[in-house]
Amino acid sequence: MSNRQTVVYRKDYKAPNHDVETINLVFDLIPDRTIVTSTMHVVPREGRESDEFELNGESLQLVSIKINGQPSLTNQYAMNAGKLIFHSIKEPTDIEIVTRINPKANLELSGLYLSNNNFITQCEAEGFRRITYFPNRPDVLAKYTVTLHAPKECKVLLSNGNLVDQGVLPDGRKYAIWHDPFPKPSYLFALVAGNFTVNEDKIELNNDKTALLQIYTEPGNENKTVHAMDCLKKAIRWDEVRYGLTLDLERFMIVATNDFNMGAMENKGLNIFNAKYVLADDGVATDSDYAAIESVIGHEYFHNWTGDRVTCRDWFQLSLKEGLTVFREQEFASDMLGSESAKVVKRIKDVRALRTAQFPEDSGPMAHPIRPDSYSEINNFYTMTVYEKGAEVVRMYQTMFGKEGFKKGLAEYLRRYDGSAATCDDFRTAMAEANDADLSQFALWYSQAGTPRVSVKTQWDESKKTFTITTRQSNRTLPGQPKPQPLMIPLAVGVLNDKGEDIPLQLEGEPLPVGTTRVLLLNQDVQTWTLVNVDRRPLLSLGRGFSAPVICDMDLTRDQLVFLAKNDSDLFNRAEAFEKLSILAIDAFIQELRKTQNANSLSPMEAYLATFEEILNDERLSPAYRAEILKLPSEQAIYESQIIIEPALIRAACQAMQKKIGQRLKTSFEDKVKTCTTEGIYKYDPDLAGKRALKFLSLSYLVASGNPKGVQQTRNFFEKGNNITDKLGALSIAVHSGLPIRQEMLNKSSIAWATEPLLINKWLEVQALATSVHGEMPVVNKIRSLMMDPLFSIKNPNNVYSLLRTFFAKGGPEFHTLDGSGYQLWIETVLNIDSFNPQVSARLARTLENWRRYEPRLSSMMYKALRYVSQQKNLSADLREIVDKAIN
Ligand code: 0A1
Ligand code: ZN
Repeated sequence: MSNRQTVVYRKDYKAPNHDVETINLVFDLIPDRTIVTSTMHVVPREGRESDEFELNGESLQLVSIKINGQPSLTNQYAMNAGKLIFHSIKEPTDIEIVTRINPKANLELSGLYLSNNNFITQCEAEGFRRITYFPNRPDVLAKYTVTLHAPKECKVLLSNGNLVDQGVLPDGRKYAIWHDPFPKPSYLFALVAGNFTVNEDKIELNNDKTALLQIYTEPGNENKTVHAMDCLKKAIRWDEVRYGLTLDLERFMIVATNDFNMGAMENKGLNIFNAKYVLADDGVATDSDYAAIESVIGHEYFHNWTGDRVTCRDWFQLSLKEGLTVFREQEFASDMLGSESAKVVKRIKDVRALRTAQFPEDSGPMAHPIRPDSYSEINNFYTMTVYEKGAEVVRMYQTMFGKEGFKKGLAEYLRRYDGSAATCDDFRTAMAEANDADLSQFALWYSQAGTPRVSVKTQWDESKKTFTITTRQSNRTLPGQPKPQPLMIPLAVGVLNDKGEDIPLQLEGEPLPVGTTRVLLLNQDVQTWTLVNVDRRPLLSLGRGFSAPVICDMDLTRDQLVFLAKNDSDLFNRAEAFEKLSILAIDAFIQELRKTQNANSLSPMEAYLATFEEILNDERLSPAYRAEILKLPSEQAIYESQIIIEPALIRAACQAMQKKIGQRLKTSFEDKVKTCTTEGIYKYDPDLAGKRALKFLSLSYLVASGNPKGVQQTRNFFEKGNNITDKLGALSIAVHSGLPIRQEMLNKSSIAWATEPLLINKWLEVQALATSVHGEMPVVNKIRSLMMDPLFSIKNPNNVYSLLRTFFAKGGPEFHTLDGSGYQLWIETVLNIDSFNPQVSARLARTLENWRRYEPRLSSMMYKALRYVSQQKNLSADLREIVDKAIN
């Protein structure tokens, strides 16, 4: 494992001295001693800086080196700190390197490893160097030919590209030869060998070719790939229709594994997926899982163009492929939803995820621009900022140029850089030139970190009938960013009159109004816009659809928020207004509780309850929309609204609020549970999923208010539900509310779900979100005992994320206990996992990085926990970077 601690800087980028035109890899696959023979055709680049040919290697045993067929002499190369350097390659040269590796001992799950005795690879970002010596950087693109030799029990032997040959070797072992005609960087290499079953289909492409589609899973899962296959076909079609991008392969393969550090990986033609983003049926996947599978299948498929055909020049450019591909994935998932209202729900969910996870990242010790300037460990930069904020930055091009303009820009980018490695600047320039625009100021989005704040003031002049909007943007100063510059911010706005109607928007100097939603393009610290012919009292609807990843501040009174929550024609902004109202209401509870500590004496704002009720019963709004908007803001969202985070107080306020709402709106909620209960066999469909969401939302308010019928219904949905959305929905309510029936339900599910890894993860996750019950074991102790359960393995990332990461990130007061027991568990597990899987330990460790924002009693213990870990020797580079940045 690498525990080197060097910082890599973007400014130090140097082009490679050599290209590797072709690489021929032969794998003798044996679990504990695989032999890898690599033969590269190396060609010096014109204008290179030197003749040194530099390769990376990690955890490799070097067996032999040949240069142009001759055993190499030791003075021809040097080995130094994970690098193999050939001193002088001046001519095209064939270099053969034989290495030995131990996939069985590879618990980092980077490089070649075993999952349930099957061979799997993960090479992004720097896993390929754990397979063989190679210039393991994204700007070295080679054509790969791969030969796999494997024991005869190995049913399936896969690599990228096309199958050239397969058969049985003289010694009885099997072989397969694959050739990938597309040059690719080494991080896109993949191989899979083992016992899998396959679901196959075909698709006619828009170039009249037919492609073979295959989804490989471990035996027993054959019937769980129908949804994934359907999503794959939809994604292929969508990219053809929306962007004119056609699948360039004869065969496109997906393999599902239960042992994977991340979500999925876009290896050329051979995507490898965490099983949770592939497998679905009524017994293992919830409505949200079905939606997530569609998004992730889309995401990996779209990488085929944005990532694989055009890749990144260096890892600082990661958002070039990730921000763009997340944006494409979001657009795809949105287009797959029939109604406008369903699309809005998707947008609300995406924005909420950004606000609760990316905004804190951008204001904490790991804040970085979407194109970072430095890193110690690149694996730490697969972040919400690079992915989700990156996607918002890409979305702004579309907001500015429209869908057609964006499409032109994307086409221009792909035309210019197809088959090569590009930069974020290349993308921006292609967008600018295709749209005849000056985007030089827009470059700041790539170099400035922190969430910009836009404060808005408005003024209506009744006599002049003008309405002025003044915007003031402020950007955070950070180390390395002492003087942040104003950004180019497309801000979509609308104006409501006093009847709640949108008014036509006419700016001073314009002959006629132009629409009712307009994009103001901010580019200075302070700016003013004047709307004319505004003859009735107006109210601004700001940042419609979340047109830019900024925090919009506008002093709105409670009544104005109510007005917007009821009337805004922009459904996204209605949800925004209602969320602000919810936070106001909860904040009032927090203040009260701080004084009285008596939850029973609290009474919610009438205006809030009335608006809540009106929305709940507004049948013109879809159930999915109502379920999303009426959910109390997550505790993480509330944390973001507080100056100092007090987890126990916030939980108490939320519980009290839920209870009060449940009591007051009992009849409406009971009605929703009844009318939203879906009958018949389970089918995933966004509308039905919306009904189920509203049903469980209503049930959770009823249970929170102690409603006995609600408790009975919870039990019924668990016992009688014919799908996992119902069963898990009921189980979550029972465990989170600490209902007496919860233990019986947990016991039953542990028996029924024990053989299905996906369900084990759900079972663990539910318990990570439990609430302690007076007189019983505290949740933190329960987590410890679950770690000893045979169903839990600390070696399995999904298990760790479900139980530990969920507990650390969302356990609230159960994790942040005043006796420090939660932090002690954090220390032990982070260090334990770091000894074998640094990517996972680093991700787990990030749950404490915003320690400064917590109340002093907690923050001092959080700091000590971080410092204790940072004082340990032999931390991985991954974990070291996280804890050191957190405390320094
Ligand atoms: N590129 C993949 C995500 C991914 C990144 C790193 C990995 O290992 C360190 C694995 C997967 C994606 O965006 O889907
Ligand atoms: Zn991606």
